[in-house]
Amino acid sequence: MSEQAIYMEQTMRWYGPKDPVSLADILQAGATGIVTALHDIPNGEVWSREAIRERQKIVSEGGLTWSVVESVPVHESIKTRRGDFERHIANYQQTIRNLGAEGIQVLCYNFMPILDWTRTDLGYTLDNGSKALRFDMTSLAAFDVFILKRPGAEKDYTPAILAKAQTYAENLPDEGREKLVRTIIAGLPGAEAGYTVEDFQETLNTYEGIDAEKLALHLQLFLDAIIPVAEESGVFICIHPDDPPFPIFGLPRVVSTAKDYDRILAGNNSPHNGFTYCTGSLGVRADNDLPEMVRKYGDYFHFIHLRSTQRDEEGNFYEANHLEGDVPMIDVVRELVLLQQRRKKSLPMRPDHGHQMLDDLGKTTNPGYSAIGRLKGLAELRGLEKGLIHTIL
Ligand code: CS2
Ligand code: MN
Repeated sequence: MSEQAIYMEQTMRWYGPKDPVSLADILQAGATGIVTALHDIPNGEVWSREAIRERQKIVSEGGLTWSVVESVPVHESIKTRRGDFERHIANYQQTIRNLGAEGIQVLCYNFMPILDWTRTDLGYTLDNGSKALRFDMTSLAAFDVFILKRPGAEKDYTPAILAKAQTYAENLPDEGREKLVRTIIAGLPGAEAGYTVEDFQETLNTYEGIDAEKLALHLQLFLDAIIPVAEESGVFICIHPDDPPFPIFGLPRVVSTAKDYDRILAGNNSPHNGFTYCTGSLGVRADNDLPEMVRKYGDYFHFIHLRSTQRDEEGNFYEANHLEGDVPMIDVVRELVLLQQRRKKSLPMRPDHGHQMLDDLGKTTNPGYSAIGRLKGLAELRGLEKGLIHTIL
């Protein structure tokens, strides 16, 4: 039976020819697919068919397939519906058509205001000496309240966190302060924009009057415009959840929970309006039942990110080993195995982030995207999947 079983398509993210991790490295890790984006094209501009084809050629010459686009960034004007958002939506539609015409069928994006994923520490040393990414409430509050000095920021934190943040900020040497600022707002890999403290506050101001309800409406209006184009072009659009999946800097969040999934589907119920199931992002919330989400929304999954996080009661979390932490990875992969057999479809999966370890500790790597930690994650996940397929099918 397991001979005919359907396995996940193993992919890895690649940041293009400038990525310190090469296609040859990824091939050796055992992946067959590549997840990439044309990061050199300015956010909001059309990806031409030629540029897409050129990247496809590089990937296939490396013995791999460009399986998923992550991400075509959604321009801020679309999220706020200010300025030239109509032109940007038209550009997005054209990029979808061009991707479809070149045979790229899965497009991941997110709808997080201003910042893509956010961490406060990119080198949190684990007991065994490897390094992980971490999100710490005290550091976030120190930045928000005492460095950025965002008006009204204090009310978003508990008195206990505020007190700790004040002590932390007061004792932070200049380099520590700069490092914290850089970590939070300079842009993590994949985020197409970075900010200084001054322009960050200015950009925050563009969200004045935009609460979660309004942002959800803006997402729906965006989807109303792009889903029909995705359908015609044979492209499956899949939204990545918010990371972290709760509001930060007073910004609204609209893709963090099952309720959000229901609302997104109610607005546009089409298989082309789907989800990137990222267990590391969703799993930070204890109220997200991850295996249940596969059972309930699995028909709309087009792309899978497998990663785990370990949270504490203060709201801090770090990226744990792929099979440890709060994400019930064995149950998740079990549901994914069943889903794929039911859908008769192999879904592209990537180990989402990995620890910086072994030789990669001495190298400059994209935070979360070093070679060896992801190789370890992928190896564990493929073993888990194979073992499950062997036992349950
Ligand atoms: C992050 C993000 O969790 C993640 O996958 O690495 O870069 C994420 O991929 C993007 O926000 C998706 O649009
Ligand atoms: Mn992810």
